[in-house]
Amino acid sequence: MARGLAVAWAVLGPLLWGCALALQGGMLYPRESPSRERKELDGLWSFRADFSDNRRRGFEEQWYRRPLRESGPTLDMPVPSSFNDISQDWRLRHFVGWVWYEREVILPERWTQDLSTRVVLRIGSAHAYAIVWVNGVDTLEHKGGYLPFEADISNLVQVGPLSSQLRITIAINNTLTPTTLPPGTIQYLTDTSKYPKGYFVQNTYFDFFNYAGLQRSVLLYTTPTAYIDDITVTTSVEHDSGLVNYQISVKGSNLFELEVRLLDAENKLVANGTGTQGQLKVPGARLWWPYLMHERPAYLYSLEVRLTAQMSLGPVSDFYTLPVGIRTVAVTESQFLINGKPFYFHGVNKHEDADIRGKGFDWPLLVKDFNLLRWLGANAFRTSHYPYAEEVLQMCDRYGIVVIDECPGVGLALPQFFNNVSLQNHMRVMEEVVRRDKNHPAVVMWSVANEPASHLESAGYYLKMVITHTKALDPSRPVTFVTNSNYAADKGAPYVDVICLNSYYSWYHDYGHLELIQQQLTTQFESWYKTYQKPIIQSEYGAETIVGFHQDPPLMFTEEYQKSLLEQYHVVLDQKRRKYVVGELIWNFADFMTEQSPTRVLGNKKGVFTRQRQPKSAAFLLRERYWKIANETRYPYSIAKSQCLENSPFT
Ligand code: GCB
Repeated sequence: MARGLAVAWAVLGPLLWGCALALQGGMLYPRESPSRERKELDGLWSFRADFSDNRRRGFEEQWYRRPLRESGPTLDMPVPSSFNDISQDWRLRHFVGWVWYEREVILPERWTQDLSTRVVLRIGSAHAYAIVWVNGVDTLEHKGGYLPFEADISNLVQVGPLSSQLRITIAINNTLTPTTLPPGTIQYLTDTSKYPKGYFVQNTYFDFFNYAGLQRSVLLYTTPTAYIDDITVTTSVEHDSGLVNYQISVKGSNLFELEVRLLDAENKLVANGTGTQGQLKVPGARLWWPYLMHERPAYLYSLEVRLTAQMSLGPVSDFYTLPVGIRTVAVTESQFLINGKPFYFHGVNKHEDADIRGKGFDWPLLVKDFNLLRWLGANAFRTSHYPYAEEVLQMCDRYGIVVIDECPGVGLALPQFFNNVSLQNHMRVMEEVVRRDKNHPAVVMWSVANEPASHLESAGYYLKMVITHTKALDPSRPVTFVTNSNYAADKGAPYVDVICLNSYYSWYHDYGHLELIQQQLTTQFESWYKTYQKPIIQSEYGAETIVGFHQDPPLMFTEEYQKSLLEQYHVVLDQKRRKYVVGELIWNFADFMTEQSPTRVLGNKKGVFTRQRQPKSAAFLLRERYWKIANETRYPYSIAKSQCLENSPFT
């Protein structure tokens, strides 16, 4: 079955890709090249939250028409960051509505004078709805956070002598409604004996703080006016040859040539081709292997694409280089195969969350997290519960950390969230996720949702549609959603390739009774497998733990309880992983911030690391386990080298 799928993909894949993506245009990561420049706009922006009652003063007074400081008092706001925890104003932490960002930029003269240059404004993410003005001109709108969007602003900057000065204004609304993803509701509290007039709260149905703002980089980049708009690469393996299928879309010219060169890590040419689509054959290809699965993990080739277009002003060239990992992914009744070998996910769930920056992208944090993942011996994570920054996936490609790429389909808890408008939006979001992340070898599966109310009939139809759509967008990867429903009630499970289960035995149920975990977990696995005969991942399990709390015999919230709970899970996981359980992802890698509630002490504390990335006792337990599993499951079996030798318990 797996092999059939791979062969069909090699033949049909390039054709299918073309039909499936409904979005106009690509979303290639902005890379510098001989024909492309980048100007990052990270740093301090002017910021103002619209505290007016209807939150619409900014529009009524047209704050985008003049420098923001002329509209009233502004704050310094670092980008990237979430705006919530930066200021000392408590109102900003809980603010719901429109906030305004502004930044003035001076462009290089060439960008404004050279008419064969195209200038693009790209916003890494703006949660949850954004409107962008350039020099007061309405330029771009985008619905949904966690994903990039961009606009060609050449005609705004190539207009006259003053054009090198640019004012970018971005209004962002963090309100979540029944048709946003994630969804939410706004509740007006009208009892005037308790609440002031017009008082409302934002209800969310997920367990993380709804951080918002410009949380990823904003940048300008250039391309020539004829340019490489998108590249789609899929790979397969035939005997010892790697096959790299490529499809390239070009914009700005119909008269062009494309040259494609595949280089190995030493920059040696291994295959080449021409035209908008084709297949490159790499005899003796080195495969992209997950971390710890092979002595040479994460091997990356470079696909160099060169466009030469004939334009009225003369020939124009554009260059783009894409990292490519050659690997295959397939699913059987009981296995998850990478490069034809059984792969076991021993990893974590994460959040893009830390300290005062909230979900703001941060290089030191990113590198620290990857060092911790390697220390832990983790080979995978799920992007719970939204797509992470592109730089994170690039690290996964380089380090061999396998990713289940989840869209922001979290909190689909109420029946009214399963409506047609939401469904259309969810499918569009999946188009954006796949468009952005399709070329990452590290991404091995899409997750369209976390814990939707999948026992509902309407959810069954909804999930079927989103999953079918995602499979059409990318026939090369399995698709799942993560469920916490009962096996007999779940209406979405028939459509997934891998069953992903969250359960919190002895935490949210029968709390304190660690002795019940083995029985309940065994029942969980056996009933799901009997019903579906599909591989299963334990996609969440864990216990709230306050670092430094100790009690033996273990009590809830102590480090001992977290460890004991994990140990009980591991007994059953060890029995089932030799059969059909193909992975375990701890909840959570690190503590993270949530809304305030009587069940959360400064956030969710189920991390095996603290929010400051220091280990709790459970981290050492998990580390021992993951390295043990890695040593048992690596391929070929004689190889025991790790990427983390100095820290490995198995050197
Ligand atoms: C879950 C959710 C996750 C929560 C976690 C918890 O099932 O998927 O978002 O944070 O449980 O700790 O309650």
